[in-house]
Amino acid sequence: MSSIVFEKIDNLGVIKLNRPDKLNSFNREMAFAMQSSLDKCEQDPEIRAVLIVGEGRAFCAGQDLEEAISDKGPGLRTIVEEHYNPIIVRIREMEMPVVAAVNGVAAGAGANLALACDIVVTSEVASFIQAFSAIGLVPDSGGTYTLPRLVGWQKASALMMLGDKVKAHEAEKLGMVYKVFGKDDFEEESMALATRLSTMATQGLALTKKALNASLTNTLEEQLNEELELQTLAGQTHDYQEGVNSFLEKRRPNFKGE
Ligand code: T3D
Repeated sequence: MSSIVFEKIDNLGVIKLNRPDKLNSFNREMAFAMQSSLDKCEQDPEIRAVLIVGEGRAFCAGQDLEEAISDKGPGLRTIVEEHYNPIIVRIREMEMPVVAAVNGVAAGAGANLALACDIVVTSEVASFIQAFSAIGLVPDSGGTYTLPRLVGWQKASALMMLGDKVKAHEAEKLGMVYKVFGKDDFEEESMALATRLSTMATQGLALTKKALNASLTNTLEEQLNEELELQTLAGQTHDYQEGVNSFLEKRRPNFKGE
């Protein structure tokens, strides 16, 4: 069985992490399969949003620790450099929204993979663990970049050093996730949210993502200029015309992602 199951549903790319007996922890094969699924989404002009989910009771338990310490494994440096860093960069740079639907525990690189996504929704039974400190490692997969920005320096520092579990509702209060869905509604609600994004004005969303990425390092003046440039581009899209026309004609817009 494939460690990543990729499915295209209309304009949505659905990437399922699929090693449930290992709590969907990443080995090398799975990391490359994940990268290739992200490539597929980027290369298919019909795909306008991505949903990442986990099979079974976990979202992802981070690195497969058996592989990490195996003499035959790729080694820690290669794992970070070739597995996680490219995945996180791709997610942040993809010109479409990426949603993490966190169904269960998200630990280590699994937690930080979710936090790198544009929108994170969870089931009420989900949790996040910065599991690195418990095994003497440093948080990776962009966690030291994203978590302090989401929850503030102090909380991030404590969560990363202590490795405490953060349950779904607490994660929502802290600003780590957008919404928590009930266990029974989670699948339907997360799919509905991602599907909705896949029918919106894709280029406008991609440019919004670009602006948010840029805001992490820009001054206000630089950011105002960035918005000026990006808004000019958004204003040239077919979907902008359609958005305004549909508003004036009092009908639902039919965005094509163009
Ligand atoms: O080289 C490098 O390591 C660099 C890269 C680092 C990136 C990282 O992600 S480092 C952090 C790695 N992840 C962890 O340290 C988390 C390890 N897992 C856990 O702490 C716990 O499993 C959980 C808190 C996530 C869940 O606990 P629980 O009690 O619900 O489940 P469990 O019984 O611990 O796990 C169930 C099975 O999954 C079990 O296998 P078994 O006994 O049924 O055959 C367990 O060994 C396996 N499993 C869980 N996590 C991993 C794993 N197997 C391999 N690697 C894992 N990360």
